[in-house]
Amino acid sequence: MELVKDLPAIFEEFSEQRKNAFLRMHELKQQGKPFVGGFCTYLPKELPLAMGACMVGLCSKDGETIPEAEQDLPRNLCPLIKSSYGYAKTDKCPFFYFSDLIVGETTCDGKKKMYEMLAEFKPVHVMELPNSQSPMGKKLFAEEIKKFKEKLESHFETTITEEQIKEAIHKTNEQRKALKAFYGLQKMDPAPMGGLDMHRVLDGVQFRFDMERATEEVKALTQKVIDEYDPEKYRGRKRILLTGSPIGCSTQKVVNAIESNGGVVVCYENCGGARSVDELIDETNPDVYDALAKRYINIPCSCMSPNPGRLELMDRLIDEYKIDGVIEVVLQACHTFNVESYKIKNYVTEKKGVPYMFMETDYSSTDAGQVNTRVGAFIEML
Ligand code: BJ8
Repeated sequence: MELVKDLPAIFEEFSEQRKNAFLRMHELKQQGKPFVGGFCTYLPKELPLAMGACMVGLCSKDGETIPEAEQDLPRNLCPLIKSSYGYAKTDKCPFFYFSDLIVGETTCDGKKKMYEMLAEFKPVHVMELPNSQSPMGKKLFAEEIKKFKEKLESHFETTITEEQIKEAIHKTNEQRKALKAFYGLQKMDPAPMGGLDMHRVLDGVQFRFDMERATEEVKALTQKVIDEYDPEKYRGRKRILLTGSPIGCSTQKVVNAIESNGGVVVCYENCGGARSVDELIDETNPDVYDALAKRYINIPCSCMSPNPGRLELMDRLIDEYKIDGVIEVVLQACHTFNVESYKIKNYVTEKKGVPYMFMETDYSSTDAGQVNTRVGAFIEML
Protein backbone atom coordinates (compact mmCIF):
# COMPACT_ATOMS: atom_id res chain seq x y z
CA MET A 1 0.00 0.00 0.00
CA GLU A 2 1.32 3.44 -0.87
CA LEU A 3 0.32 6.51 1.14
CA VAL A 4 0.06 9.55 -1.11
CA LYS A 5 -0.47 12.29 1.48
CA ASP A 6 2.39 13.90 3.37
CA LEU A 7 3.23 12.80 6.91
CA PRO A 8 1.52 15.64 8.85
CA ALA A 9 -1.69 15.02 6.89
CA ILE A 10 -1.52 11.27 7.58
CA PHE A 11 -0.97 11.82 11.32
CA GLU A 12 -3.90 14.25 11.30
CA GLU A 13 -6.04 11.67 9.54
CA PHE A 14 -5.32 9.16 12.29
CA SER A 15 -6.37 11.70 14.90
CA GLU A 16 -9.64 12.19 12.98
CA GLN A 17 -10.34 8.42 13.06
CA ARG A 18 -12.43 8.64 16.18
CA LYS A 19 -14.75 11.26 14.69
CA ASN A 20 -15.01 9.39 11.39
CA ALA A 21 -15.75 6.19 13.28
CA PHE A 22 -19.13 7.63 14.43
CA LEU A 23 -20.37 7.75 10.84
CA ARG A 24 -18.80 4.45 9.87
CA MET A 25 -20.38 2.76 12.89
CA HIS A 26 -23.78 4.10 11.90
CA GLU A 27 -23.37 2.70 8.36
CA LEU A 28 -22.21 -0.68 9.64
CA LYS A 29 -25.11 -0.86 12.11
CA GLN A 30 -27.54 -0.27 9.28
CA GLN A 31 -25.94 -3.21 7.46
CA GLY A 32 -26.64 -5.35 10.55
CA LYS A 33 -23.12 -5.50 11.98
CA PRO A 34 -23.08 -6.27 15.74
CA PHE A 35 -20.98 -4.03 18.02
CA VAL A 36 -19.35 -4.84 21.34
CA GLY A 37 -18.17 -1.90 23.45
CA GLY A 38 -15.40 -2.05 26.03
CA PHE A 39 -13.22 0.12 28.23
CA CYS A 40 -10.16 -1.93 29.03
CA THR A 41 -7.17 -3.68 27.49
CA TYR A 42 -8.00 -6.93 29.31
CA LEU A 43 -11.00 -7.50 27.04
CA PRO A 44 -10.08 -10.38 24.67
CA LYS A 45 -11.24 -8.65 21.51
CA GLU A 46 -10.56 -11.80 19.48
CA LEU A 47 -13.90 -13.29 20.58
CA PRO A 48 -16.19 -10.51 19.25
CA LEU A 49 -14.01 -10.36 16.13
CA ALA A 50 -14.33 -14.14 15.69
CA MET A 51 -18.13 -13.84 15.47
CA GLY A 52 -17.87 -11.02 12.92
CA ALA A 53 -18.68 -8.20 15.36
CA CYS A 54 -16.80 -4.92 15.61
CA MET A 55 -15.09 -3.92 18.82
CA VAL A 56 -15.17 -0.31 19.90
CA GLY A 57 -13.51 1.59 22.74
CA LEU A 58 -16.17 3.58 24.63
CA CYS A 59 -15.85 7.29 25.48
CA SER A 60 -14.02 7.86 28.73
CA LYS A 61 -11.16 10.13 27.83
CA ASP A 62 -12.32 13.67 28.57
CA GLY A 63 -14.17 15.67 31.19
CA GLU A 64 -17.24 16.69 29.18
CA THR A 65 -19.76 14.59 31.09
CA ILE A 66 -18.03 14.51 34.51
CA PRO A 67 -20.43 17.07 36.11
CA GLU A 68 -23.41 14.80 35.27
CA ALA A 69 -21.53 11.76 36.56
CA GLU A 70 -20.78 13.54 39.83
CA GLN A 71 -24.52 13.73 40.56
CA ASP A 72 -24.41 9.95 41.10
CA LEU A 73 -20.75 9.15 41.82
CA PRO A 74 -18.34 10.49 44.44
CA ARG A 75 -16.40 13.53 43.26
CA ASN A 76 -13.09 12.17 44.51
CA LEU A 77 -13.16 9.28 42.03
CA CYS A 78 -10.83 8.70 39.09
CA PRO A 79 -11.84 10.94 36.13
CA LEU A 80 -11.73 7.99 33.74
CA ILE A 81 -14.45 6.21 35.69
CA LYS A 82 -16.57 9.35 36.05
CA SER A 83 -16.19 10.10 32.35
CA SER A 84 -17.17 6.52 31.34
CA TYR A 85 -20.30 6.67 33.47
CA GLY A 86 -21.12 10.26 32.48
CA TYR A 87 -21.08 9.42 28.78
CA ALA A 88 -23.33 6.42 29.34
CA LYS A 89 -25.75 8.37 31.53
CA THR A 90 -26.08 11.31 29.16
CA ASP A 91 -26.13 9.16 26.03
CA LYS A 92 -23.50 11.45 24.52
CA CYS A 93 -21.21 8.65 23.38
CA PRO A 94 -22.38 7.36 20.00
CA PHE A 95 -20.22 4.26 20.45
CA PHE A 96 -22.07 3.43 23.65
CA TYR A 97 -25.39 4.21 22.00
CA PHE A 98 -24.76 1.83 19.10
CA SER A 99 -23.13 -0.97 21.12
CA ASP A 100 -25.27 -4.08 21.52
CA LEU A 101 -23.33 -5.33 24.52
CA ILE A 102 -20.94 -3.62 26.94
CA VAL A 103 -18.12 -5.66 28.43
CA GLY A 104 -16.23 -4.82 31.60
CA GLU A 105 -13.65 -6.61 33.71
CA THR A 106 -13.04 -6.61 37.46
CA THR A 107 -9.92 -4.44 37.39
CA CYS A 108 -9.87 -1.61 39.95
CA ASP A 109 -12.58 -1.20 42.59
CA GLY A 110 -14.10 2.01 41.26
CA LYS A 111 -14.42 0.62 37.76
CA LYS A 112 -16.06 -2.63 38.75
CA LYS A 113 -18.65 -0.85 40.91
CA MET A 114 -19.32 1.59 38.06
CA TYR A 115 -20.05 -1.36 35.71
CA GLU A 116 -22.87 -2.39 38.02
CA MET A 117 -24.42 1.04 37.44
CA LEU A 118 -23.94 0.88 33.67
CA ALA A 119 -26.28 -2.10 33.57
CA GLU A 120 -29.13 0.41 34.07
CA PHE A 121 -28.53 1.71 30.55
CA LYS A 122 -27.38 -1.28 28.48
CA PRO A 123 -26.79 -5.04 28.66
CA VAL A 124 -23.46 -5.42 30.46
CA HIS A 125 -21.28 -8.50 30.80
CA VAL A 126 -18.53 -8.32 33.43
CA MET A 127 -15.60 -10.71 33.14
CA GLU A 128 -14.13 -11.79 36.42
CA LEU A 129 -10.48 -10.91 36.02
CA PRO A 130 -8.33 -12.50 38.75
CA ASN A 131 -5.98 -9.89 40.19
CA SER A 132 -3.14 -12.43 40.30
CA GLN A 133 -1.09 -13.86 37.45
CA SER A 134 -0.57 -17.17 39.27
CA PRO A 135 -1.23 -20.48 37.42
CA MET A 136 -4.59 -20.60 39.20
CA GLY A 137 -5.35 -17.03 38.07
CA LYS A 138 -4.59 -17.98 34.46
CA LYS A 139 -6.82 -21.05 34.72
CA LEU A 140 -9.67 -18.99 36.14
CA PHE A 141 -9.34 -16.41 33.42
CA ALA A 142 -9.37 -19.11 30.71
CA GLU A 143 -12.73 -20.23 32.19
CA GLU A 144 -13.96 -16.62 32.17
CA ILE A 145 -12.98 -16.30 28.52
CA LYS A 146 -15.04 -19.41 27.72
CA LYS A 147 -17.96 -17.88 29.62
CA PHE A 148 -17.56 -14.68 27.61
CA LYS A 149 -17.70 -16.72 24.39
CA GLU A 150 -20.91 -18.37 25.61
CA LYS A 151 -22.37 -14.99 26.51
CA LEU A 152 -21.64 -13.70 23.00
CA GLU A 153 -23.19 -16.81 21.50
CA SER A 154 -26.40 -16.51 23.52
CA HIS A 155 -26.68 -12.72 23.27
CA PHE A 156 -26.18 -12.62 19.50
CA GLU A 157 -27.71 -16.05 18.78
CA THR A 158 -24.66 -17.31 16.98
CA THR A 159 -21.87 -19.85 17.36
CA ILE A 160 -18.16 -19.13 17.59
CA THR A 161 -15.80 -21.88 16.46
CA GLU A 162 -12.20 -22.35 17.58
CA GLU A 163 -11.16 -21.96 13.95
CA GLN A 164 -12.75 -18.49 13.90
CA ILE A 165 -10.99 -17.59 17.14
CA LYS A 166 -7.64 -18.70 15.67
CA GLU A 167 -8.21 -16.53 12.62
CA ALA A 168 -9.06 -13.56 14.84
CA ILE A 169 -5.91 -14.18 16.91
CA HIS A 170 -3.84 -14.12 13.75
CA LYS A 171 -5.38 -10.80 12.67
CA THR A 172 -4.86 -9.10 16.03
CA ASN A 173 -1.30 -10.43 16.24
CA GLU A 174 -0.56 -9.00 12.80
CA GLN A 175 -1.83 -5.65 14.00
CA ARG A 176 0.25 -5.85 17.18
CA LYS A 177 3.36 -6.60 15.11
CA ALA A 178 2.66 -3.65 12.81
CA LEU A 179 2.10 -1.30 15.76
CA LYS A 180 5.25 -2.53 17.50
CA ALA A 181 7.26 -1.90 14.34
CA PHE A 182 5.70 1.56 14.12
CA TYR A 183 6.34 2.73 17.66
CA GLY A 184 9.66 0.85 17.60
CA LEU A 185 10.86 3.48 15.11
CA GLN A 186 11.34 5.71 18.13
CA LYS A 187 14.35 3.56 19.08
CA MET A 188 16.18 5.55 16.41
CA ASP A 189 18.34 8.28 17.85
CA PRO A 190 17.48 11.09 17.11
CA ALA A 191 13.80 10.18 17.18
CA PRO A 192 12.02 10.28 13.82
CA MET A 193 8.69 11.67 15.11
CA GLY A 194 7.08 13.53 17.97
CA GLY A 195 5.19 11.83 20.79
CA LEU A 196 1.84 13.35 19.84
CA ASP A 197 2.05 12.04 16.29
CA MET A 198 2.92 8.60 17.61
CA HIS A 199 -0.04 8.81 20.01
CA ARG A 200 -2.43 9.89 17.24
CA VAL A 201 -1.67 6.66 15.37
CA LEU A 202 -1.82 4.36 18.42
CA ASP A 203 -5.14 5.88 19.46
CA GLY A 204 -6.65 6.31 16.00
CA VAL A 205 -6.05 2.73 14.90
CA GLN A 206 -8.41 1.52 17.64
CA PHE A 207 -11.27 3.24 15.83
CA ARG A 208 -10.73 1.52 12.51
CA PHE A 209 -13.26 -1.26 12.10
CA ASP A 210 -11.51 -2.82 9.09
CA MET A 211 -8.62 -4.26 11.06
CA GLU A 212 -6.67 -5.74 8.14
CA ARG A 213 -6.74 -2.50 6.18
CA ALA A 214 -5.73 -0.52 9.27
CA THR A 215 -2.78 -2.88 9.76
CA GLU A 216 -1.66 -2.32 6.16
CA GLU A 217 -1.91 1.44 6.65
CA VAL A 218 0.25 1.29 9.77
CA LYS A 219 2.87 -0.72 7.86
CA ALA A 220 2.84 1.79 5.00
CA LEU A 221 3.13 4.68 7.44
CA THR A 222 6.08 3.00 9.16
CA GLN A 223 7.88 2.78 5.82
CA LYS A 224 7.06 6.40 5.01
CA VAL A 225 8.47 7.61 8.33
CA ILE A 226 11.69 5.68 7.56
CA ASP A 227 11.89 7.06 4.02
CA GLU A 228 11.42 10.65 5.20
CA TYR A 229 13.58 10.45 8.32
CA ASP A 230 15.12 13.80 9.15
CA PRO A 231 17.66 13.32 11.97
CA GLU A 232 17.85 17.08 12.54
CA LYS A 233 14.19 17.39 13.59
CA TYR A 234 14.58 15.91 17.09
CA ARG A 235 18.37 16.04 17.48
CA GLY A 236 19.54 16.85 20.99
CA ARG A 237 16.12 16.26 22.58
CA LYS A 238 15.93 14.40 25.91
CA ARG A 239 14.33 11.01 25.35
CA ILE A 240 11.32 10.52 27.64
CA LEU A 241 9.33 7.41 28.55
CA LEU A 242 5.76 8.06 29.76
CA THR A 243 4.18 5.61 32.16
CA GLY A 244 1.28 5.46 34.64
CA SER A 245 -2.52 5.50 34.23
CA PRO A 246 -4.09 5.92 30.80
CA ILE A 247 -4.53 9.72 30.80
CA GLY A 248 -6.91 10.28 27.87
CA CYS A 249 -7.17 13.92 26.78
CA SER A 250 -4.40 14.91 29.22
CA THR A 251 -1.87 13.22 26.94
CA GLN A 252 -1.82 16.42 24.91
CA LYS A 253 -1.19 18.60 27.98
CA VAL A 254 1.67 16.42 29.20
CA VAL A 255 3.32 15.71 25.84
CA ASN A 256 3.14 19.38 24.85
CA ALA A 257 4.85 20.28 28.12
CA ILE A 258 7.60 17.71 27.43
CA GLU A 259 8.14 18.64 23.81
CA SER A 260 8.06 22.40 24.31
CA ASN A 261 10.76 22.08 26.98
CA GLY A 262 13.43 20.22 25.00
CA GLY A 263 12.19 16.65 25.34
CA VAL A 264 10.58 14.14 23.00
CA VAL A 265 8.33 11.25 24.05
CA VAL A 266 9.93 8.17 22.50
CA CYS A 267 7.97 5.53 24.37
CA TYR A 268 4.54 5.03 25.98
CA GLU A 269 4.52 2.24 28.51
CA ASN A 270 0.80 2.97 29.21
CA CYS A 271 -2.22 1.14 27.84
CA GLY A 272 -2.49 2.00 24.17
CA GLY A 273 1.30 1.75 24.04
CA ALA A 274 3.66 -1.08 24.99
CA ARG A 275 1.58 -2.34 27.95
CA SER A 276 -1.26 -3.40 25.68
CA VAL A 277 0.62 -4.18 22.47
CA ASP A 278 3.98 -5.68 23.43
CA GLU A 279 3.07 -9.33 23.96
CA LEU A 280 1.68 -11.47 21.15
CA ILE A 281 -0.76 -14.36 21.56
CA ASP A 282 0.85 -17.78 21.07
CA GLU A 283 -0.60 -18.98 17.76
CA THR A 284 0.99 -22.42 18.18
CA ASN A 285 -0.97 -23.18 21.36
CA PRO A 286 -3.74 -25.63 20.30
CA ASP A 287 -5.90 -24.51 23.26
CA VAL A 288 -7.13 -21.07 22.16
CA TYR A 289 -8.62 -20.23 25.57
CA ASP A 290 -5.36 -21.01 27.30
CA ALA A 291 -3.45 -18.95 24.72
CA LEU A 292 -5.79 -15.97 25.21
CA ALA A 293 -5.77 -16.26 29.01
CA LYS A 294 -1.97 -16.43 29.20
CA ARG A 295 -1.49 -13.38 27.03
CA TYR A 296 -4.24 -11.20 28.51
CA ILE A 297 -3.57 -11.89 32.16
CA ASN A 298 0.09 -11.03 31.56
CA ILE A 299 -0.81 -7.41 30.78
CA PRO A 300 1.21 -5.59 33.43
CA CYS A 301 -1.49 -3.26 34.78
CA SER A 302 -1.23 -2.10 38.38
CA CYS A 303 -4.49 -3.89 39.24
CA MET A 304 -2.39 -7.10 39.25
CA SER A 305 -0.81 -7.98 42.54
CA PRO A 306 2.10 -8.45 42.47
CA ASN A 307 2.88 -6.93 39.09
CA PRO A 308 6.47 -7.87 38.22
CA GLY A 309 5.80 -7.69 34.48
CA ARG A 310 5.67 -3.90 34.60
CA LEU A 311 9.18 -3.68 36.00
CA GLU A 312 10.44 -6.18 33.41
CA LEU A 313 8.79 -4.22 30.62
CA MET A 314 10.13 -0.88 31.92
CA ASP A 315 13.60 -2.40 32.24
CA ARG A 316 13.61 -3.46 28.60
CA LEU A 317 12.02 -0.28 27.26
CA ILE A 318 14.48 1.98 29.11
CA ASP A 319 17.40 0.17 27.43
CA GLU A 320 15.91 -0.25 23.99
CA TYR A 321 14.71 3.34 23.70
CA LYS A 322 17.83 4.87 25.35
CA ILE A 323 15.66 6.70 27.86
CA ASP A 324 17.03 9.87 29.54
CA GLY A 325 14.09 10.34 31.90
CA VAL A 326 10.89 8.60 33.01
CA ILE A 327 7.73 10.61 33.70
CA GLU A 328 4.92 8.82 35.52
CA VAL A 329 1.51 10.46 35.27
CA VAL A 330 -1.27 9.11 37.45
CA LEU A 331 -4.91 10.12 37.34
CA GLN A 332 -6.34 11.56 40.54
CA ALA A 333 -7.67 8.88 42.89
CA CYS A 334 -6.11 6.05 40.87
CA HIS A 335 -4.89 4.16 43.90
CA THR A 336 -3.28 1.18 42.19
CA PHE A 337 -0.95 3.20 39.96
CA ASN A 338 -0.41 5.72 42.74
CA VAL A 339 0.76 3.08 45.24
CA GLU A 340 2.77 1.19 42.61
CA SER A 341 4.64 4.39 41.70
CA TYR A 342 6.83 3.82 44.78
CA LYS A 343 8.21 0.59 43.29
CA ILE A 344 8.51 2.10 39.83
CA LYS A 345 10.43 5.09 41.13
CA ASN A 346 12.85 2.92 43.09
CA TYR A 347 13.41 0.55 40.21
CA VAL A 348 13.94 3.31 37.65
CA THR A 349 16.26 5.43 39.77
CA GLU A 350 18.18 2.76 41.69
CA LYS A 351 18.34 -0.22 39.32
CA LYS A 352 18.40 1.68 36.05
CA GLY A 353 20.02 4.94 37.23
CA VAL A 354 17.51 7.00 35.24
CA PRO A 355 15.86 10.17 36.61
CA TYR A 356 12.15 9.82 37.40
CA MET A 357 9.36 12.30 37.94
CA PHE A 358 5.85 11.70 39.28
CA MET A 359 2.76 13.81 38.83
CA GLU A 360 -0.93 13.49 39.43
CA THR A 361 -3.44 15.09 37.09
CA ASP A 362 -7.04 14.93 35.90
CA TYR A 363 -8.83 15.68 32.65
CA SER A 364 -8.97 19.46 33.16
CA SER A 365 -6.50 22.00 31.82
CA THR A 366 -6.38 24.00 35.06
CA ASP A 367 -2.98 22.54 35.99
CA ALA A 368 -1.43 23.00 32.51
CA GLY A 369 0.83 25.83 33.72
CA GLN A 370 2.03 23.84 36.71
CA VAL A 371 2.62 20.74 34.58
CA ASN A 372 4.65 22.82 32.16
CA THR A 373 6.80 24.32 34.94
CA ARG A 374 7.50 20.98 36.62
CA VAL A 375 8.24 19.15 33.39
CA GLY A 376 10.47 22.00 32.25
CA ALA A 377 12.49 21.84 35.48
CA PHE A 378 12.79 18.04 35.22
CA ILE A 379 14.03 18.10 31.63
CA GLU A 380 16.49 20.88 32.40
CA MET A 381 18.23 18.77 35.00
CA LEU A 382 18.56 15.68 32.71
S1 BJ8 B 1 -5.38 -2.68 31.70
S2 BJ8 B 1 -4.57 0.52 32.98
S3 BJ8 B 1 -7.24 0.06 30.65
S4 BJ8 B 1 -7.53 -1.18 34.05
S5 BJ8 B 1 -6.99 5.10 35.93
S6 BJ8 B 1 -10.05 3.25 36.01
S7 BJ8 B 1 -6.94 1.74 37.11
S8 BJ8 B 1 -8.55 4.26 39.02
S9 BJ8 B 1 -7.74 2.44 33.47
FE1 BJ8 B 1 -6.84 0.59 32.87
FE2 BJ8 B 1 -7.42 -1.79 31.89
FE3 BJ8 B 1 -5.38 -1.46 33.60
FE4 BJ8 B 1 -5.18 -0.58 31.13
FE5 BJ8 B 1 -8.98 2.44 37.78
FE6 BJ8 B 1 -6.74 3.85 37.75
FE7 BJ8 B 1 -8.97 4.95 36.94
FE8 BJ8 B 1 -7.85 3.03 35.52
